Amino acid sequence: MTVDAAMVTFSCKRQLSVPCTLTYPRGTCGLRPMAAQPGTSRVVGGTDAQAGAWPWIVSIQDPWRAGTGHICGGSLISPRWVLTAAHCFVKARHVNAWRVVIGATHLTQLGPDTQVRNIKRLVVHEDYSSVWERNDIALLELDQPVQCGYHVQLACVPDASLRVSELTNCYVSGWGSTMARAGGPTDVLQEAKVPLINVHLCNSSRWYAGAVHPHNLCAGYPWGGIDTCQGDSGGPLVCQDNNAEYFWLVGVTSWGRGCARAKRPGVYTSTQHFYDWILVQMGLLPAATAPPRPRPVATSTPLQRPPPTPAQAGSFTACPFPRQKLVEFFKLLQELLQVLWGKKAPATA
Ligand code: 4AZ
Repeated sequence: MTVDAAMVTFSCKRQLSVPCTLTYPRGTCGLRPMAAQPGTSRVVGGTDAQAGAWPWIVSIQDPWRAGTGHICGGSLISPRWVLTAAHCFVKARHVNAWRVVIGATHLTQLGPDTQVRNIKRLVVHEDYSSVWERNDIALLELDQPVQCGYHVQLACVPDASLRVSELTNCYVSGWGSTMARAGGPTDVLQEAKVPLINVHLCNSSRWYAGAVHPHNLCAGYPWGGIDTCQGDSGGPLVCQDNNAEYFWLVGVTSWGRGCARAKRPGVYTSTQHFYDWILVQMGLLPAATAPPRPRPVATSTPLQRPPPTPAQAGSFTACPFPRQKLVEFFKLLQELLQVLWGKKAPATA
């Protein structure tokens, strides 16, 4: 994605000498400038993703590992921070020498749209349990911020007010194994549509029999066949907003019994549950004085307030949407207004 340097500079000039990331009027998140049609295709059982289709996904790589060194996925939630899974770092050594590859599709052919960073700081959840895969969440602070563009955008992290269970257009993506039984990472990013599965069903006796935590989500198919797998961990489970184009990062790929098996869907760490933890680690919410926030929605009681928008999730966002897309949007808007005001005949197909 071409970096939107022009837009940032423009903003900076108007804001004089104040740094861009602090002054940029709330950026965007969850948008896919390169997606022809969100989710046209429907990992194990997935399909090759188009370049830039999931512009927040990153590949976390250990340079001492064979091949590309791909270990896990992650999601860019601010120009400096990646959200991923804690279990990716259980036996990790020299994490500061690991690479984070952003804006890639083919891991063996990193093109000009790719940005590579090192890890400045790893923050694993203080209550992470590798035995129970509890609190399987971690943050990576990058050594340098990334620049947003067509192939690099931020994911939107929802707060407790988003009703995640009502979202129906959900996708996973990753460079993990495409074979349910064996195999290393794939070269080309895979994507798959995976419906959310009710956690009570997922935890029932013939499914995961209580192993799924309240801070987990399940996604996949009761009969299996399409699922995340080894190497997809840490990557995104995203769902499109019910009333808009943007996607919410609702889950971090965490675990599952095998891959793509019937009644053994993928289990994800719910990002909504860790919203305050994420803000605190990023230094956006004071730890000691963090006010109690509403719990994630667990009942069908209607909320008193309207659903969140990415702008409200904007504590994280400082990524301008590519200028060309905005120009296209405003041109269309102008034409629409002209038609509405009777100054122009509607365009015919
Ligand atoms: C893994 O080992 C892994 N089928 C990730 C996801 C799933 C299973 C295993 C879900 O990284």
